[in-house]
Amino acid sequence: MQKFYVTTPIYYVNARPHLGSLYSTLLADVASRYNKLHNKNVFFLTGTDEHGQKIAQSAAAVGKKPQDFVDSFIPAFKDAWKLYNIDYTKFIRTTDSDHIQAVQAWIKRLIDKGDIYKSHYAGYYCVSCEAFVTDKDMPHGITENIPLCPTCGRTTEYVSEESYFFKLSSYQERLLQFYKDNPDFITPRERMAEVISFVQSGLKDLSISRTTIDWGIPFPGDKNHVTYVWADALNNYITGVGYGVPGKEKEFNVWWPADLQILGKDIVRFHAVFWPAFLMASGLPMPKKLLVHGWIKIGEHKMSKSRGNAVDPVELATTYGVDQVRYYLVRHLAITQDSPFTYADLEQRINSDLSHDLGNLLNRTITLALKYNVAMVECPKTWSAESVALYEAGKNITVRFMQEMEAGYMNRAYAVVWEYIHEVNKYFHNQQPWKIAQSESEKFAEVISATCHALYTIAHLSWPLMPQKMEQLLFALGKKINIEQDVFAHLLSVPWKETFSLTQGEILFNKIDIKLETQETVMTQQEVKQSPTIIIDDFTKIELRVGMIEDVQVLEKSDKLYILKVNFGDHGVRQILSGIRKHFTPEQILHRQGVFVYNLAPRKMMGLESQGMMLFAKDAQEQLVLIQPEHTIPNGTQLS
Ligand code: ME8
Repeated sequence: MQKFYVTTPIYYVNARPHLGSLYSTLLADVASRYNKLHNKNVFFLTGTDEHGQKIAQSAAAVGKKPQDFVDSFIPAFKDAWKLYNIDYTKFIRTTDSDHIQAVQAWIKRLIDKGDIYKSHYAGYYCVSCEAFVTDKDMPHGITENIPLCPTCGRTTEYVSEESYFFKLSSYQERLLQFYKDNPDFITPRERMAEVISFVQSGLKDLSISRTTIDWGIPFPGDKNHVTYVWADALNNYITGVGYGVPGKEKEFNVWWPADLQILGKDIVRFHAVFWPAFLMASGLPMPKKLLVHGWIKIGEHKMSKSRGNAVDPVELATTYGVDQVRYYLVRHLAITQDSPFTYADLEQRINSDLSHDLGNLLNRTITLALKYNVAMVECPKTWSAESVALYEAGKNITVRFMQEMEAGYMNRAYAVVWEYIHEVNKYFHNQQPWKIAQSESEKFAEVISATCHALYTIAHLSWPLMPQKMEQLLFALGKKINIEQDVFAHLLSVPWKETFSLTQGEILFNKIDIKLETQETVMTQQEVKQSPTIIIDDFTKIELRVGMIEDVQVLEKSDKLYILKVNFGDHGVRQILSGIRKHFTPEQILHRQGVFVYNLAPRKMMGLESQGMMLFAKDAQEQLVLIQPEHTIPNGTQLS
C-alpha cells in the first residue's frame, strides 16, 4: 500500500483557533481524504506550538503559568477540529515529553557534528512572529530607529545575549542546488522565486537558543539556555512520526519524508530555508512538497488573533453548517493569493453552488423518480448519445480534478467538479424527463440512471471536501463510500453499471435566508434611485452577451485592472480590461461565466485595448457580485 504523509503548521496556543488556522487544517484534511480515496495509507499530523516568548508573555498577562495557560486552549483546538470532521492521525504538542527528548537528542547530534556552536547574538527580534529580523529586512520600515517586522509590521525589540548558532550559512549552496533540482518543491511556483532570492542574497548563521526567556525546551548541556522556539517547533514534523523516539525508528522510516506540508505565506522562510537546512544537517530526505497558501483577509487586513478581526469557526459552523463552511473555504479562497472573507459571499455560495446547483439536482432527480415509481434504478440496455457524452465528461472531469489535486490546487479541483455539476444540470434540463415519465418509461429510467451515475461520481470527488454531506448524498442513492479500492481508478476504468436504490432523505443543503437588513437596504436604495425611463429601442442598442473568463492577468502598471481573455464562443475571444482587483482574486473569476456589454466601442486603458465591459452588481457591503447565468449556457449567448 502506498503511503501519504501530510502536515499542517502547529499553531500557537495563545488563543482559540480562528478561520485562518481552520483553513490550513482543512486543506490538509481534504488532501488526506483525497489520498484515502486512492487507497493510500495516510498519516495526518497537526498540533500546537506551545513554547517561546510570545506564549510566555500571553500567559503572564493573565497571571497563569505557561503550562496551565497552554493546557487551557487545547480543548478549543481539538473540539473545533472534531466539529469540522478533521480526521487527523496525531495531535502533537511541543510540550509532549517524546518531542522534548527527541529535540534535545537532535541538538546534541548537531553539536557533535559541528553544525551548532556558541557565540553572541545582538539584533532585533519580533516576538509576534518569534523571528530574528535580519539586516536585509531593515528597509521594511523603521519607527524611532527600531525596525518593524517585515512579516507582521509590528515593532521589534532589541536582543543582546549569548546564543547557540546553527551553521545555516554553510548550507547556502546546497539549498540553492536543491531548489534548482526540485522546481516543484513549493506550490505555487511563484513563491519559490522569493525564497531563492532570499538565500542568494546570503545566509547568516541562525541563533537557536535564548537566555532571556525560560519557557522552552532546556538546551542540552547548558542550563542557561532554552531552545529557540522554531528549532523546537519545526522538528515536530519528524518527531511526530517517531524521529528520535526510542522504538519508533521503523515507523519513522515508513512515513518520512512528508509528501505534503501545508502552511501560510507568513512562515515560508522558516519552512523553505531553515527547515530543509536542518534536515540536510540531520542527513534526512527533504519533504516532497510545501503548499504555501495566501491569507484570509477582512477588508485590507490579514485575519489574526492579535488584530481582533478573527472569525470563530465554531460560530460559523453553527450558523451555516460544517460542510458548507468547508466548501466555501476550500473552493472559494485562492491558494495563490490573499482572499477576502465576507458573510455575504459565503451565503451567496451556499445558495447558488450548494443549494441550487447540487442540492436541487439531487432533489429533483429523486423526487421525479419516486413520483413515477422508479425507486430501484437499473442500468438501461443501451445508453443514448447524450448519456454517453455525460459519462465521457465525467471521466474527463475526474482526470482534470486529479491533476489539480496532485498539484495542490484544491480550489481549482473543485471548480472543475462544479463544471461537471453544471453539465449534469444541463443534461437533466435538456432531456426533460418529467415530460416522458409516462410516455417513454424506458427513456425516462435511462435519464434517471445517467443522472444518478453522474451524482455518484460527483459525490466521490466531493467527499474529501464535504464528507458528511456526500455520505448523505450517496445514502440517498443507496450507496456508501468505499475506500477499500482506489476510487479514482474505479471511476475511470469501470463503465456505468451501478444499480441505485433511491430514498427521499432530508434536504441536502438548505437555502440561507439572506438577511432581511440586506434586502431592506437594497430596496431602499432602489426606491431612492429613480432613473428616467427608456424605450425598448434604447435597450436593444446594447448587445449583452454571456462569456467565459478563460484567463486573468494582473496589469502591473495599475492597482485596479485585470486583463481578461473572454471566450464568446462563435463570436471569438476578446481582451477586456476590468477594474475589479480589489473585489476578486483571479481564481474567483477564472473559468466563470459572466455578462458583458459586447458592442461597447473599444477603448484604450493604460496602453491596452479593452474590447467590451463586464457587468457586476454591488451587495450591501459595497462588494462587487458577479452576474452570471443560473447554469452554464453556450458562450456568446445574447441576452434578450
Ligand atoms: O506561525 N489566513 O503559528 P500560528 C490564512 N507556530 N491562514 C492563516 C491565517 C490567515 N489569516 N492566519 C493564520 C505559527 N493562518 C507557528 C507555526 S510550524 C512548525 C509553526 C494559518 O498560530 C497559516 O497556515 O501563527 C499560518 O501559516 C499559520 O496559521 C500560522 O499559525
